[in-house]
Amino acid sequence: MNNPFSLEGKNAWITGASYGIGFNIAKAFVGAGIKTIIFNDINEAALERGLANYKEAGIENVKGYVCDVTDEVAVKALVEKIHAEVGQIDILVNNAGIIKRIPMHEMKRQEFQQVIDVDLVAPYIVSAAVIPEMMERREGKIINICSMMSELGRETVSAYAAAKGGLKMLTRNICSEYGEYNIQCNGIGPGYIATPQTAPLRERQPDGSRHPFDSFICAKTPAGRWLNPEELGGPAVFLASHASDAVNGHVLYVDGGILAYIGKQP
Ligand code: NAP
Ligand code: GCO
Repeated sequence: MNNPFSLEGKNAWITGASYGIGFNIAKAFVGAGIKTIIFNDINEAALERGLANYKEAGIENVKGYVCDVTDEVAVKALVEKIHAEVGQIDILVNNAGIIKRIPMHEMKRQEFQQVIDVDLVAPYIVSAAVIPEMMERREGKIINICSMMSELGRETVSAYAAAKGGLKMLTRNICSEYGEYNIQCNGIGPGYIATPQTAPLRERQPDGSRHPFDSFICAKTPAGRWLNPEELGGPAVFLASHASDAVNGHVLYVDGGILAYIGKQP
């Protein structure tokens, strides 16, 4: 009986996976038997740091490339290079992302556009470059890393919420347009995860007290804590494996229950 959660023999490209959520999804894929992890980062120095992280984790079946996911020409060239050097891309995880926490009325258009470019346009660019080969093979898995902000808004994250809300609908549209090619496109909506991206929200105050946002999020999460990036690995393996062949266009919220909870009474 084959294990439907196995990723044996598969190649996975996880964008921006030098560290953080992408890196931990890569570790989970390795645990599920992945053949090759492919990742990219924005410059040589960042790539070297990423490769060092994989080496420290004892992961050797990894290929890293320099590529800015917003650069369509570079992405298309990288896809060709991956096909030549590694082989087919069975699983694509659109993980690379940025956030800028600025009140909307104070945000510069260029700042808004930069978030949209990385968090929404880039998943389109990368998916459009990868899908033709998946169509030929009539098989593929695409996982878009969405967010609580695919469903909810909050102060200072207008561009990010617009991008992640759009990414939820891009996920549904890729499902709709390519399901007939046996390509499943789903999203993962992480809750509040302790990574460098959220570090500013967890910093101790000058007086040593907890950051107000740290306390706020713990009150909004039923488990009363920030989630760990490792906790996204299992859901990602599920959506990358044949165990989810009948799941398409879905955003799996890995949020510890935030979306279900009104929040702890002060
Ligand atoms: P992170 O720690 O900031 O890591 C983001 C990664 O994306 C970094 O490796 C970064 O590389 C890379 N990246 C950014 N822009 C890029 C570009 N233009 N081209 C290539 N790589 C690029 O973020 P994270 O917390 O792991 O988040 C990963 C994903 O999960 C993001 O899409 C984020 O929006 C989403 N998410 C995070 C949380 C959370 O609570 N942490 C919750 C929900 C969703 P550099 O370091 O070189 O810039
Ligand atoms: C923020 C956080 C969130 C998380 C994540 C929540 O400033 O509110 O950065 O946006 O990154 O997206 O799911």
